[in-house]
Amino acid sequence: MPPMERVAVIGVPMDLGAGRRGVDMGPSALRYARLLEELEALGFSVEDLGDLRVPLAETLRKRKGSYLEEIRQVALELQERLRALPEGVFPIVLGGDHSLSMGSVSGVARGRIGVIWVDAHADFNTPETSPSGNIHGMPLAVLAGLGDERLTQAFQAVDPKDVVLVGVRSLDPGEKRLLKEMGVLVYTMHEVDRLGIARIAEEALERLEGLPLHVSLDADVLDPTLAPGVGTPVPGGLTYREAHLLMEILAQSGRVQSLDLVEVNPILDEKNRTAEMMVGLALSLLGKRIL
Ligand code: 5AB
Ligand code: MN
Ligand code: MN
Ligand code: MN
Repeated sequence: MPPMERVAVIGVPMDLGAGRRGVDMGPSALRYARLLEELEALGFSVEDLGDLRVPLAETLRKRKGSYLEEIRQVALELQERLRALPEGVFPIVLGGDHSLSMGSVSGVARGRIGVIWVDAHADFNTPETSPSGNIHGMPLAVLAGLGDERLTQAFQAVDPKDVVLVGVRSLDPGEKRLLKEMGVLVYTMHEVDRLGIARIAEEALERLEGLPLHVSLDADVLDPTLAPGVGTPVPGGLTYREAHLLMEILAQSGRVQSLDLVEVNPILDEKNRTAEMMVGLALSLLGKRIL
């Protein structure tokens, strides 16, 4: 695969899938942290496609515990926008809550695709297993074909064997069972500590051998001391060095073709450091090197 020179950035200011308000401001925070300028400095030609239109939570009446229909519409629109991009353009999707990734993965998949989901959580709940009913805890299950039919029918399924999770440290009992049943490869923080992130990155690349790759990066995978601006913080996350090394090794494979930066919550952040951290990681994933 030739290295991509063009990047398209698209924002999805949506917090309808999350339990707390605020990740709808993530796209602004990531732009403010100089994502586009820094990508240009790396030599990319960057186009900002702006933000998708997302209904405001305040204007909706929460029906039956979730905003499933609104989220479905937004993710479908994202899918369509991504499908319309010419081949060879590297899309970066700015979230927004993680439910948008149903649309991003489905939108970038041109046939089989490997998904590296870097997250404190597995986002593998169904409406039956979810303790919260929040849809941002379900997108990976939907992509694996599990969950509400209105969602599983709208988005292209990914083979669960083509999914690797990294950094997991918070699982609900039902999703734990589903992950095992579906044969998803999960590197929890236990494995990060035992094996080291470099070996995990290499094993993930091997498992997904030959496939183009999508990286879905949830800010809460980082240790909350580094990334306080998230709605669902869990202690014991990736360090600055682990997160960067993971991105660098994935970058070296030359196979990553798209990225989500999700779950940045500027209301809970300190001076935008979570967004800045995510921008730094995006740059590493797109090939920025120390020397
Ligand atoms: B995130 C939880 N498993 O389903 C649930 O931030 C948390 O996209 C989901 O990873 C976290 O509500 C969703 C408890
Ligand atoms: Mn997530
Ligand atoms: Mn998460
Ligand atoms: Mn979250």
